[in-house]
Amino acid sequence: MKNILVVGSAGQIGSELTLLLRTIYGSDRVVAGIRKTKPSQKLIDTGPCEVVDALDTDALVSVVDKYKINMIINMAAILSGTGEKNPMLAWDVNMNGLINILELARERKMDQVLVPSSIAVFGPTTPRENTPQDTILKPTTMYGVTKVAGELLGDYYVKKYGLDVRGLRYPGIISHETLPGGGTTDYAVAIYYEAVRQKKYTCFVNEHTRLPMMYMPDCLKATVDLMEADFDKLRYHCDYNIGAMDFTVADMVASVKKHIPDFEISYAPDFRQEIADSWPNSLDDTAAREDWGWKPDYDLDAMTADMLEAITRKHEQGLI
Ligand code: AKB
Repeated sequence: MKNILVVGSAGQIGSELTLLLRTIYGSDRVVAGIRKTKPSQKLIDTGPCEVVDALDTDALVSVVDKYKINMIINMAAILSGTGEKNPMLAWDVNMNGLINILELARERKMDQVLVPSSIAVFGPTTPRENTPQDTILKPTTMYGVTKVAGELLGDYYVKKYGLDVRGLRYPGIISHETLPGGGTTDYAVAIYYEAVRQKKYTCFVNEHTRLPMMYMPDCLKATVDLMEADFDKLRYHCDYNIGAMDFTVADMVASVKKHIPDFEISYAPDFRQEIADSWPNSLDDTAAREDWGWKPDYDLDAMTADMLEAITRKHEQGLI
């Protein structure tokens, strides 16, 4: 029986993942760990919610004991944009939070820890097209530095202590339930929201910017499939490349215009352009496909149709 604690449950991925895990493993068995971000009413109504800050070891231990937690998913992170504004905070949350979780999991002999990584592990010297699983990891952001270190740390706990630690390199995640916060790929979500709200958007990266992206249903599927994969079949642990689609901002705009023809976009690139330019265009995810059957369902146009429908509904209900 899994008793799961999701740290960072109120965030973009954590909020939807927690709800999904409750439907799979049982509402009482999935604890939403929240910190500063206000959780959605759905999260509060469907199962236990506790204040959890991975930097506060005593509080973490008491939640783990209270719910007999045997698996932790660490979705708490300071992302690339915020991390460049406050590198020390990114280091503290992303590294010290992670090692606290790994140590606790080791001491309590937990069944599994899931620690997401990101395409931010790559840098300007990494091959940009079809970026291999094993390649140069020299990121130029603090977020990327912490994600490389996090992958290595997780792999170390697997090898040294036999702890089952797993992770995937998420591309930009696009969703309509909870907004992302502080990332470089946030423009892709903002384009959909502003297309519905104002029919115009000023983008902080240029129209030629191409990045790997993924729609939330695929992100959730990948996360649960990796959690459930047979440990003995995993050739990697904390660093699986997962691809779904990649497109330029111009491609996205063309896709949106099929539904909202008068949508207008302008460009005012800021410091996040350099971050985006240091990341891959596309990923080779053969290892994930071979080891645990990864296969995405959504392409750009299917995602656009779904996103615009959901955001339009929210807009009509006065929720945004
Ligand atoms: C970011 O843009 O920082 C994140 C990521 C790619 O990990 N969305």
